[in-house]
Amino acid sequence: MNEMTITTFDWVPEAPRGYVRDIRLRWALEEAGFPYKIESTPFKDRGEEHFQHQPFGQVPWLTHGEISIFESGADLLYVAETSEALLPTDPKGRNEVIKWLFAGLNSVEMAVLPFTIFKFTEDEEQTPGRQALDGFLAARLGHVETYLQGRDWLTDAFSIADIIMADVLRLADRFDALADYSNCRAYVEQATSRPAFKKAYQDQLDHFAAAD
Ligand SMILES: N[C@@H](CCC(=O)N[C@@H](CS)C(=O)NCC(=O)O)C(=O)O
Repeated sequence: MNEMTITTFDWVPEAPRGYVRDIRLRWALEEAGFPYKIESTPFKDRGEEHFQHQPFGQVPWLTHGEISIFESGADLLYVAETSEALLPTDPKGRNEVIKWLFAGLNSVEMAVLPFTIFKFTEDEEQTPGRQALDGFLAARLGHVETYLQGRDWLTDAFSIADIIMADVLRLADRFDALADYSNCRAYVEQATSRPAFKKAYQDQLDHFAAAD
């Protein structure tokens, strides 16, 4: 089959640049050493075709021949199925990674996201709901902090689970939520020092800058 294609927005405002989730796919494909193409879909005018690929009108999605996959976690699993660099083939190792992939998305990203929305909207109001969400995030980060003690990666070797977890944590770090979590900060630092991340990050910045 021909190479995989990542579709992302043609342009986004300054704030999310470097954090749009196509970076997860770029990063995985760079780690795997696979060639890939980038295609753009309009940010401002999301048409019928966009919703056929991504029913929430979001990005990214991955296409490979007739196959079209939305949800960055599902995209990473698809890429990893074809690369031992990102997902072990033995059942135990494979399931360890899948477990942590879901944990990154379902247990940590879902706690980080409300916090970042408050930050992006500069909402500082300490409502009871806000305080509960802050406590929720602190609990989740505390458990990741403990788990990462003495570990380089979530499982025996770097994997797609680390791409998700590091990407989620670096968004928290952007707004200083990791100040009290040194293991999390060191983990993000180590993950984002990888050449594949650096290339993915720069390529995303260049992609959006080219549309300004
Ligand atoms: N759960 C989805 C989330 C995708 C998502 O939030 N995409 C953002 C860009 S990073 C987006 O398209 N935002 C525009 C919008 O929600 O309208 C995934 O992981 O792929």
